[in-house]
Amino acid sequence: MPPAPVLGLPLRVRRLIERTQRSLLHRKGWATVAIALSMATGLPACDRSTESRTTTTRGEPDAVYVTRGRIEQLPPPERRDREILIHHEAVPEFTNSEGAVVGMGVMVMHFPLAKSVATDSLRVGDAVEFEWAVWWGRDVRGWEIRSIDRLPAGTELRLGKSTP
Ligand SMILES: [Cu+2]
Repeated sequence: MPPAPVLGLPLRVRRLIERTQRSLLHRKGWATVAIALSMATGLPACDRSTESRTTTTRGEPDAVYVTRGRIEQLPPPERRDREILIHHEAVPEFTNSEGAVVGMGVMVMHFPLAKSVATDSLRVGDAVEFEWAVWWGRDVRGWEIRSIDRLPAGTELRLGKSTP
């Protein structure tokens, strides 16, 4: 839901207010879970400014998950460091850097896309199933979607509140 427009103010001030509204919306929803999770696991879920964006050769991942979710935002086609925003179902088998199964709750999360993954046929709102890899090494920490498929229209997703 876009924030309500703030009229009658200089554009720059308006932008600032809208940004703040957006980040408040963001925090009120899923980010609480995300923050708790990242403290518990060390994985900076939903944090865009991390080393997760590098997509160099990283070798075998520490874990691979298959998760379902709904596409919230697609990357602009011209971007090279492409990320997709997905409201994903819980990942009960999610494992932290120590190898403990801590689970990941339902949340909206950014996923960098492997170079080989095409998004041309995907649309915002699509239900998808995707395979994503996680690396915990000191130099290669991060995560990445390796493949993504659209699920049949009408697929019901479990996106209600959950605990990891
Ligand atoms: Cu997540």
